[in-house]
Amino acid sequence: MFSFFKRKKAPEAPAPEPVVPVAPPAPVSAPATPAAAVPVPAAPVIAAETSVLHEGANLFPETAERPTTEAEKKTSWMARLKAGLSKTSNNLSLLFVGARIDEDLYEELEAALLMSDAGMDATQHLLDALRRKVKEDKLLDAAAVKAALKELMIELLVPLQKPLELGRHEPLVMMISGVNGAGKTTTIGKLAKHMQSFDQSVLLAAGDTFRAAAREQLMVWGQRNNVTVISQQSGDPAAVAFDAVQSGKARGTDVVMVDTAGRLPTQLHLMEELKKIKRVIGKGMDGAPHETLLVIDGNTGQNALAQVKAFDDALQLTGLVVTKLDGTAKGGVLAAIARTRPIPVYFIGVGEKLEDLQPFNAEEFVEALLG
Ligand SMILES: Nc1nc2c(ncn2[C@@H]2O[C@H](COP(=O)(O)OP(=O)(O)O)[C@@H](O)[C@H]2O)c(=O)[nH]1
Ligand SMILES: [Mg+2]
Repeated sequence: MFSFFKRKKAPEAPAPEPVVPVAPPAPVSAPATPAAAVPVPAAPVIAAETSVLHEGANLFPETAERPTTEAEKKTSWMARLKAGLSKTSNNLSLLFVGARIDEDLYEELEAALLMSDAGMDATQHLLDALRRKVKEDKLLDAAAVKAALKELMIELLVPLQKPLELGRHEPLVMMISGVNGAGKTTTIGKLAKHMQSFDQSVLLAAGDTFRAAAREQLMVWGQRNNVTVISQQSGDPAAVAFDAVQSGKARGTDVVMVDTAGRLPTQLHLMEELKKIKRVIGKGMDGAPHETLLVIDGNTGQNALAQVKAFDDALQLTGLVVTKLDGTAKGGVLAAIARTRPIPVYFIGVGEKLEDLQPFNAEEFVEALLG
């Protein structure tokens, strides 16, 4: 079956009917504080986030046609993944066409891997391993060398592959972080819809309290999609997150996702704020957040590594989401992540449609890159 999430194994007999939660109607929660009493503070640094960008724009663009069968879904995902990664794969794949196995090929490959933002370390690792394999297996033609590279890349990326397991906690609390515009909010929206299709009830915390527009958009989206959105005008993201966790517990919600405002790792006070949000979520529920995700824009290239390190140091990340791989020639960044900070990549995004966000699968990814 085409598995999007991993479900926690049902207990041995007698298996109770899984509770299929029904999201409450008109689920937008009332603000905890009256608007007039506590004004939304101006955000000196984060104000740079393009609040006008979303004005009237569709936060969560939808696809018109949906594939129906599991097989169709799989095929269409591979096609979209290939198309999405084509900018990266063109540079890598073409150099094998009619090539001779000589120093030139290795040099071109090195340049192509570096261009794809695989980074020095992963590039050297792959090249060394490839040279060894070519020698040991006495590979003579370009197709065989390409196949060997595929195998090595899969080996390198497999440790990043891990399904997000649902149903471990009630609610499963997820905190989502990242720089401005990485795709946090759209990812949350897509995940919410995917989770709903897995019979999960979802509650969102509008933790991007810096931009009133961000909160409004999320609330409107929540109403339209029958997803509860917890929001306050207090401007304190930790308080919103705490409320959301409490509310999730009270309602018996399956998943609570906490959105946060974008920030750069160099904005230390904002990184401290993230830590505080995480701590306060833990006060709302023991052991929460159960997932602490970083969303990275695949276009970022090598700077993505700096983001992974900094957010991981601050928050002890449990997973990554890499978005916008469709617009980039830098898909090699996953190899760099695998070598330097192998945090599971739960999902990758190759476009703006709901179906363009899918679980990361090393074999599929490499097939799309070098197929
Ligand atoms: N092409 C493309 N665009 C994406 C992808 N994921 C998100 N986006 C777009 O990136 C922009 C910023 O996303 P948003 O969720 O607001 O970022 P946030 O600031 O991190 O919350 C939006 O226009 C999204 O539609 C993706 O995988 N591919
Ligand atoms: Mg956002």
